[in-house]
Amino acid sequence: MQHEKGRDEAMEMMAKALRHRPEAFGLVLDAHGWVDANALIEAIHARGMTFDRARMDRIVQLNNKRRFAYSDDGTKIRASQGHTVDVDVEMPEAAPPARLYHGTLEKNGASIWNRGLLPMKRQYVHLSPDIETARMVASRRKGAIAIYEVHASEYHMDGGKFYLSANGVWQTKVVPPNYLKRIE
Ligand code: HQG
Repeated sequence: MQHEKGRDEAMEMMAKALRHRPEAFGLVLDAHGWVDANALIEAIHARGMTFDRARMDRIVQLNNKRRFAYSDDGTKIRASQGHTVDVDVEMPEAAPPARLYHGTLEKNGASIWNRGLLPMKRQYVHLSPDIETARMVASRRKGAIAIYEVHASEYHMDGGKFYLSANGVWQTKVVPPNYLKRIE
C-alpha cells in the first residue's frame, strides 16, 4: 500500500507541474505543453521525492487514465488534457457520440441551468462517455451529486466543437443549457 500511495503522490506532482503550476517547479512548458523529461525528474526529485525515469515511465504507461505522454523520441513529456495553464496540446476536433455525460455537485445546478457547463479554471469542460464515469468524476468532491446528459451530436450539428484528448476524454469549451438534461 505504501508503494501505491507513493506512486499517487508522484502522479499528483506530475499533474501539478504539467497542468497547473509549472513555475512552482521552476519549469516552463512550451506552447504545446511539453517539458524536458529530465528537467521534470530533477524538479520532482528536488522536492524530496524518490523519483527517477523508471518510476515516471511506470506512471506514464500504467496510470489508469493515461494522463501523461512522452514525445516520440522520449525526451519530452506533457499532460494529455486537464490544463489550467494556457497551452495547446493539439487535440483533434472530432464528432462526438450522440450522448455524453457530466457529473458534478447538485449545488452547481442553478448556475449550470443559467449559464450551461463552463470550463471554470480549466481550458475545457470535460465530458464522460458513460454515466458510471460521470458518477466517479462527481464523487471526487464532497456533497450530493448530479449527473447531466449532454446532447452532444445535436450540439455538434448546431456548430458546437468537440475535441478528443490523446487519452480519450471528450472536451468542449462550453455546453449551453439547452443541450443538457439532468438525469440523476
Ligand atoms: C463545475 C479529473 C457552477 C463542474 C476528472 C465541475 C475529470 C460549474 C467544476 C477532470 C458550472 C469544475 C475534470 C457552472 C461547470 N456553474 N459550476 N456553470 N459549469 N461547473 O475539476 O469535470 O484526475 O475543472 O461541473 O476525472 O470535475 O485530473 O472539472 O464540478 O475528468 O485527470 O465546475 O478532472 O481528471 O471542476 O473534472 P473541474 P471536472 P484528472
